[in-house]
Amino acid sequence: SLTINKGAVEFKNVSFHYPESDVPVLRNLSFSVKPGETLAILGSTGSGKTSLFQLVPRLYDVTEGEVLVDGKNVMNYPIEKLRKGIGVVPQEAVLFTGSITENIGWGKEDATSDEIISAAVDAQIHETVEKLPNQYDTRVGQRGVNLSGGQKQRLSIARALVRKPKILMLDDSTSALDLKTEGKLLKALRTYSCTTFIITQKISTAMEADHILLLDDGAVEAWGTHEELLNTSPLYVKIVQS
Ligand code: DGT
Ligand code: MG
Repeated sequence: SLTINKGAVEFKNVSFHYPESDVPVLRNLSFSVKPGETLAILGSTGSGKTSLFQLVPRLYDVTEGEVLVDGKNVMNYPIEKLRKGIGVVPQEAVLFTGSITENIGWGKEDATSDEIISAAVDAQIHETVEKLPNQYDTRVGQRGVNLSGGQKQRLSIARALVRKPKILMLDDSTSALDLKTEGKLLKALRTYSCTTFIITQKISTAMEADHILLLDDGAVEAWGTHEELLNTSPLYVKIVQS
């Protein structure tokens, strides 16, 4: 049956409102991203960035239009196969009460210790873990050690990486990272060759992407590379200058 092979993503005339409301949140979005490409998504708070993300692993379904993965409508995939190929790092990192190893391996119980460590190295959290009282056996979450927002984000990224997703979706997951650490993280992500959606507030991150999608009130305000947007989008220029 269907699994994600390459990680191409296409939105075709996608509109969306939440089931409990009739306020349109996404309006007629169309764009496509090739396997292995990086798409940066920018837009002010409430512009629909997180909502857009949720439509790919089918946390919600489109109201109109289609989301295609590898050319096939996401509705046609068995949902567990679809979700297995997509690593979503949510806006608010969620840790469970348990060890670092359990938190990184959550949902992939067959992960080996080498795989866990390698994901942690790539997520730029390994050095922090090594300094904890019991390294990878240290308990986190309620009644565990306290981790900073940025450390939680990186553990949450490691959890996505250990599954070797074809599509990786980072929802502002690097907001608490300094530029140097973020740079190292983005470099490590390239070795995964996965299609990457990255919601970000940082122009420096967007500049590295193959495409930038600028959302404004649920609609595509601009699409292109950094250079293209500098020439075509007054709103983008305003963000760059701010
Ligand atoms: P952020 O994270 O503050 O930068 O904002 P975005 O761009 O991620 O915005 P998003 O997608 O969370 O919200 C877009 C609109 O949808 C906004 O008007 C709030 C609304 N919204 C978000 N989540 C829900 C939900 O669960 N139910 C309903 N009814 N509306 C929601
Ligand atoms: Mg959001």
